[in-house]
Amino acid sequence: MRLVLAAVLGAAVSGCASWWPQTRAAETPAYDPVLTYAAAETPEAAAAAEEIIAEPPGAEADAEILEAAAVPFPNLAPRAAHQAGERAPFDPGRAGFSVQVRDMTVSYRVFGVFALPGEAVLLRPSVPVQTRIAAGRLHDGGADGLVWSAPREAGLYPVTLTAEDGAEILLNAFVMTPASDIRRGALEGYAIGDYPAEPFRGLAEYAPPQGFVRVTEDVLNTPVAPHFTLAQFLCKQEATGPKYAVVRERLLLVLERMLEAVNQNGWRTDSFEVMSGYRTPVYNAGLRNSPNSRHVYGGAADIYIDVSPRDGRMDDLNGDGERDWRDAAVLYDFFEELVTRPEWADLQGGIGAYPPTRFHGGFVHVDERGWPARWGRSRPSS
Ligand SMILES: [Ca+2]
Ligand SMILES: [Ca+2]
Repeated sequence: MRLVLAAVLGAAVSGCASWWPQTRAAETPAYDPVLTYAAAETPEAAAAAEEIIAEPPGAEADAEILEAAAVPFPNLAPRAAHQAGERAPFDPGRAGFSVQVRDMTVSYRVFGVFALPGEAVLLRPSVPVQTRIAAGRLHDGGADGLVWSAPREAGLYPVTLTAEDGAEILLNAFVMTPASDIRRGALEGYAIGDYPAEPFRGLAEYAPPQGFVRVTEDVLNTPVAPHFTLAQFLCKQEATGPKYAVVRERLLLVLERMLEAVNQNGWRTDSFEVMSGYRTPVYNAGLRNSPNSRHVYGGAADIYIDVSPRDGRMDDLNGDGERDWRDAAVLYDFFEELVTRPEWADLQGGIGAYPPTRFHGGFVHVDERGWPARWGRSRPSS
């Protein structure tokens, strides 16, 4: 049964003979998602682990997992054999002012916003701004700031905020297709599948998405953060027409901050490779993954650094001449320390390390679930 499914999925991953353009991800060697997870752990164990680690803080099961993951290692200093000395310094992409979007502060020159049709999106800039909108309505919300009433029709409607000194924040605002448009598990023929009928533990973070970003070729490469495009987060599921995706803004904040820190640490890279971002529930089920995976909520990314050599696999981050589990471990350790800093208090989530297999290099899962969860930081037995 596994083999049959693997074959079907393999075809889905490699057989993208649609209009879909070649993205960077498509240039990398194909990896088989079923075997990826089967090789890291058994599928059953992986599913069980995601269930357990999805516990909110204070749960006993969470503590057990953390203890199990706390395998001692020699301190692997993340260092700079990896540095490309001739390259321009990393530009964090900050605007010089910020805007609060709903309950989230954005300080980047470009950022993605995902709104429901007609949603009133609160924008509270930190300085006086001129605001241009492509559609919808803008009105003064008094002490609350500005309110952008999103149009009803799905699409990309940029909102530009310009400060008096000329600094700009471009919000690439997408009006999503409402989940109520799903017919027989699909949007315009693109299979979504079913979200769990009951949110995991009744948590709001696990409520089914209310909207899906409609992704056509013309918006595919839209920046949703200074160093990330919408294309990087799409499900690898085949499409003959538009794809649909869920991207959580908070995940983009997590990734941008991690990227900046990684560069400060001497790993010079202009983005992370996102091996897996959003997964439709139907695709996720094909991976034998937990139905509560943060990937189906658009809140998770499996990432690695691939600059030198640029070959679709994690680089030798710790500079020991080997590309093995230690390179995912060193990135995991770096993130784990990073998120203990005070400025990460509102961006907690999961971090998991995955060793390389013959199908892919090592990678690290990160997500924005709202509380810490840790797994995978152990040496593979093989
Ligand atoms: Ca590489
Ligand atoms: Ca290494």
